[in-house]
Amino acid sequence: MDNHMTGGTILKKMPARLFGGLMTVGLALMLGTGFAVANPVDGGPVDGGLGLQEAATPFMEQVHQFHNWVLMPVVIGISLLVMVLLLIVIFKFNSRANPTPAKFSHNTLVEVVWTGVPILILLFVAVFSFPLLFSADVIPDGKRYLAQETELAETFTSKSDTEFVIANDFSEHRRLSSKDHVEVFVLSNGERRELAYHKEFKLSGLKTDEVTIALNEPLAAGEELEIIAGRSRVGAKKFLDLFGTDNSQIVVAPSINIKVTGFQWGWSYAYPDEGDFEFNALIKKKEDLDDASLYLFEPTKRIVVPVNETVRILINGREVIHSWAVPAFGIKIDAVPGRINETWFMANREGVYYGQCSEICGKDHAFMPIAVEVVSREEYQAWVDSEREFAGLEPKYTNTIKLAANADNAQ
Ligand SMILES: [Cu+2]
Repeated sequence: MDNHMTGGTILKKMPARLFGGLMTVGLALMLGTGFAVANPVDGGPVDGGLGLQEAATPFMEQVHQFHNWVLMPVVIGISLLVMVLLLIVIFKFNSRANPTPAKFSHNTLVEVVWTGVPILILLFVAVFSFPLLFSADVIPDGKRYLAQETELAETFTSKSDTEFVIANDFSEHRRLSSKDHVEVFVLSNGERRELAYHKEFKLSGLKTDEVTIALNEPLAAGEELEIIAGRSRVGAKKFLDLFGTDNSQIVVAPSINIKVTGFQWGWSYAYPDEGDFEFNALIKKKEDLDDASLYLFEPTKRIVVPVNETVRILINGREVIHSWAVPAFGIKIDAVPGRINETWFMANREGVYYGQCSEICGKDHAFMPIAVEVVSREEYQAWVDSEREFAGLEPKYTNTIKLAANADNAQ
């Protein structure tokens, strides 16, 4: 580059039309990448894909909201402000318009403003980002109750046709204290309908040791009641509690734990609650793939989890730091040798979700893909039993599956 060419001369030589064009392209790119675009293949590559992947967990829905309605407006606002300031400088203070420049320096008001305004912007971002970080870090502790009690749900302290009493025995600072900490649903014919607070049910005893959920009307025949209680509310809420719809939900405590170990070069997974069987997931070779576009995404083995259940991930690294990331779940957590990190996810739709190692860990960093297959509870149990068989263990769920199959036949 010509050493004598200064910034000013470059701008003077750059035709105004080209300059304007570049600005327009920049702005269009900024706006275009800002908003989440639906992906036909969850986590897989798409032609012309822009923006964040479609969310498969309430947590990721909250991330979308944060990105689209907090970060992007801030980024666009700052970019426009800086662009306007630059244009003012370019047109008002060039050598032709302003031949004798002023010689003063320092302006107290301007310096206070350019220190204070960024602080206010960061505080505004923190209002939304801290709860998000908190919910990724703290394992949900919500409890689920069913009127027809099963071993999969918590037990009521007492219950009648319309009154259901639950113990408020959460840890300190996590006790039920607001109507937002209890959700009531009616299940019938495979549909799940949320009951409206006050109109359809009332709460009493919040902040005390026992909380009573009183239905205004008893359940009809064939209806099942589901109550979810806890403070682990996650998902896209009403923006600033003012507008939008509330799609958040109380997430229950994990029903499944998965141990993840990152190693050079792959992932090792174990299911401690299901018999501690363990397997490795390495990269699948190109020639073994039906769909070549999944190269670098598809491992030799996927992990399988049930839909709508909370999964706790316990993760460490074997020799260097790796990072287990699944964008559709909003998860990215470091696998550190000698330390166990934990996080969680609850996928709310079935499908296959891909991810990759996200910590530069060495020469094969790019070749340690992740795939999570989200299936129904029944399919998950069948998968667990097949893995148990492979590990030389007795089946754990087969009987349950047979019972479920019989129940289907009886209907
Ligand atoms: Cu790695």
